[in-house]
Amino acid sequence: MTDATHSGTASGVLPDGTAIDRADIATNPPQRALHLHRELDRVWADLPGWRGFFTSVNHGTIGLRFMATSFVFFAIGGVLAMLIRAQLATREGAFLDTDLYNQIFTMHGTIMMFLFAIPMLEGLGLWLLPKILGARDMAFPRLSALGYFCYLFGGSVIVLSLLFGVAPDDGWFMYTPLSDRTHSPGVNADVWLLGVTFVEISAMAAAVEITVTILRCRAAHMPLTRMPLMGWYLLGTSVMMLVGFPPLILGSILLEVQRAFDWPFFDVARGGDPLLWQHLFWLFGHPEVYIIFLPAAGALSTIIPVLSRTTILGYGAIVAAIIGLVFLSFGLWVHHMFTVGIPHMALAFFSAASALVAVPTAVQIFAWIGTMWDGKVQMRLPMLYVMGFFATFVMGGLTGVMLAMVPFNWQAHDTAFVTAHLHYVLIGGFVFPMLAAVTYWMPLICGRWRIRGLGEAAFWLILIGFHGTFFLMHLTGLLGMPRRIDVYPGNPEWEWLNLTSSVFGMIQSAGFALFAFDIIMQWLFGRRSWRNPWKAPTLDWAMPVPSPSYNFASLPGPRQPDADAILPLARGEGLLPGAPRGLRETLVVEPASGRPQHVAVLATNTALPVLTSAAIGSFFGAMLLGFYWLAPLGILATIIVAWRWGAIMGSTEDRAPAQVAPDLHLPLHFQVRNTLALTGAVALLVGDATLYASLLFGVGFLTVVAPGWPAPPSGLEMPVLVAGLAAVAAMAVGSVAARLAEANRARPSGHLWTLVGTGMAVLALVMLGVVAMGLDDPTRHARDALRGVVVGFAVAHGVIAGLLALRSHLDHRQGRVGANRYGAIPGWRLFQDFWLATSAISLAVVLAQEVL
Ligand SMILES: [Cu+2]
Repeated sequence: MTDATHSGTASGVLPDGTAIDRADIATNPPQRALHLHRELDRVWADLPGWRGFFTSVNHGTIGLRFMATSFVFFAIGGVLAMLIRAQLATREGAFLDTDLYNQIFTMHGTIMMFLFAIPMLEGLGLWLLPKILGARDMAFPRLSALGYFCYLFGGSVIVLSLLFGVAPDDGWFMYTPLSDRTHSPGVNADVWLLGVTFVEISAMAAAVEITVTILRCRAAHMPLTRMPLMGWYLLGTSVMMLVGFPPLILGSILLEVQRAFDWPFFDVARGGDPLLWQHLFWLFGHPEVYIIFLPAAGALSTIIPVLSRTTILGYGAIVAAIIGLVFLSFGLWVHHMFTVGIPHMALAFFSAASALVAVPTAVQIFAWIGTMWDGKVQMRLPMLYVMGFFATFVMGGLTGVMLAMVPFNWQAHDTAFVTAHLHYVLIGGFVFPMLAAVTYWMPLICGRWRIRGLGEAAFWLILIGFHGTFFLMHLTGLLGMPRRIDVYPGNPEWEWLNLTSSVFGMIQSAGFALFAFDIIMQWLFGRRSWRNPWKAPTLDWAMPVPSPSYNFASLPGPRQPDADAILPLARGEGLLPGAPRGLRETLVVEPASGRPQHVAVLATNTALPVLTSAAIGSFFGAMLLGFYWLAPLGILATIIVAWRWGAIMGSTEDRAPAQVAPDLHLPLHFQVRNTLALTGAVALLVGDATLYASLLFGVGFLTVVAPGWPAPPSGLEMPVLVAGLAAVAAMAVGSVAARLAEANRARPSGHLWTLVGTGMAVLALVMLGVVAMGLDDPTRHARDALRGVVVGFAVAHGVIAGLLALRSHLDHRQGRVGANRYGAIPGWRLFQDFWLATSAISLAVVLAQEVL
């Protein structure tokens, strides 16, 4: 590594004056590897037995659990698919009645999307990212575990509902008014809305975590511009998740509130509009396609160069394509709504944009083909799946461009053609790359090498079965067969196509079963794998197989950016060797340059995540069973448990900086302002702001488009508006108090400011209560319902801001704050500002509605 690479970073002092940092960090002296391993293992290992199941927070454990659980759900979704194919195999296929059939195809889509695809990519991200970036764990280990349990509990409820015959049956897109109380009186739709929202907590958690880990937990001096491509792909994915999921979460909340309390967001008679649901759903649903495609493409960009014995072609072009895809994908939700009637100009624009996404996708495909052309392709098992990807995905892309043409869309809309296209894109673009990824990383997961032949047989069964099933469905669709029907009495011409599809479907299932068998056999009976069996260059292979709980005995330094450093790292010649303080430590860097900034102490084994998800689950359970009076208790339980999360971290005294290398000492995380937690809070607020923006979109959309407007005259009296103004004023004082509390954190007066902040939060909440009392009956009109939601949003954020102010106050009292220690104050300040900004906007919107 030359000096020019790191010019400008020769030496420097961090803002808090602690560390002198150099790009050319001297190496630590070698130690006995076995000694290091024992020390680290004591600190990082999961607890044994069942206690380990409830208390593990390690990213390796949680990531594998995510992937294993998602495969179980995949199997269940696959069985449902086979029931569908069995039903359609014959003309009068009468073994399922219409109601059960509706439940089954709804559950198939829901499971594959929400319980398989997204958790699978989360699991891969959690398991792989720290390894490939050179860290010991993800930024927020407890959050990973919380996400897992939310996923496990929510997913189980959704699947179990099928056994009780109350599974969702309105399609995986849950279009209103089909899914409202009048048309779906049972609990089925609630299962979907509450279950999926519960599961989505894990998606938001993973999005925050992946973003922060990529930006701040990379190896020392690994600049963003040269991190492994997988990092870029997952960064794009997590940003899309942060911005893509909130509209769906909002839509689910609104629909559930309509179903539970009769607030008419989607009811035309009272100023609502079912199209609002469609917009919110596809605001999520379109990026969703790319959310699951990007990590898959990341796996391809990692595997293809290794198995072609060369380096990837066009790193910069691929990064540009990823960024382009992230932006384009959001302009596109409307293409799912061509046929519901939107203005002609907009139609033309969105049609063009839909066709345009083919460009960044094509850039990547050419980069992959170019890479294989340059190198020497080895047809090993992961590469077979890569070939399966090419054969399948390209065809799905072509039919996608066809569907992007508005006239053709009108023809093929809601036929089996679309079903076929969708499966080509999703199975080609996600399942094949994921199967490649699993077979590729399996030696690192279990330390064993697979048994020859089984995997190849599984691959051919899957490939042949898949194309046999879905190629024909294009034809079935062009012959006019609609989607989602259970019998087709008068159309014998569809019959042989459907029968053939069903037979190939069974072959495909056999292939997946064989794949699972192969993996289990490898885990149990494979012979030991040697280190770095594929001779890959990335850091994930710079560790023993199977990967240890702490990944690296010492963390890669600037001279050790790839898998060649495996022996020096194991001997402790990298950074931060071992666990001399008995804590789970990892290095935190500056986002762009990768300059080391501080050492983060991560959480160790704890049952808090499972308790928290149980508390959250009690809220969802109460809602689902219709015990609405019980639901606030669930929220209270959640707050009580969540309070404990903050109590564990932090310190009441200054500590000596940690020695990272012979002449590099860095502070521990509670002695810096810009912690991982603060970056995480920013990421979370990006998602939160999107949720709020979707809410404003809803207000604007209904005001302009819904037929039942203008709303009846509102009974908002002057005192209500004054209370609203007073609430916002109290929030503003709270924001000032937070600043003063931070500026005076080392002085006694800081104590006073935290108290003022807490008081102001309480005052603002009381004022918001007055506003809530004075609102019009929310069941009267959609406008009044939306106002209720806006106030609810402010109250929820007020509770959090108030708790953070109180936390800051206690931090001060208990001495967790000082000149170099910040406690909860920066987080409080951030949240307080967000609360103030959103509430001020809400007030302005209501005032505007009254005046205009
Ligand atoms: Cu789309």
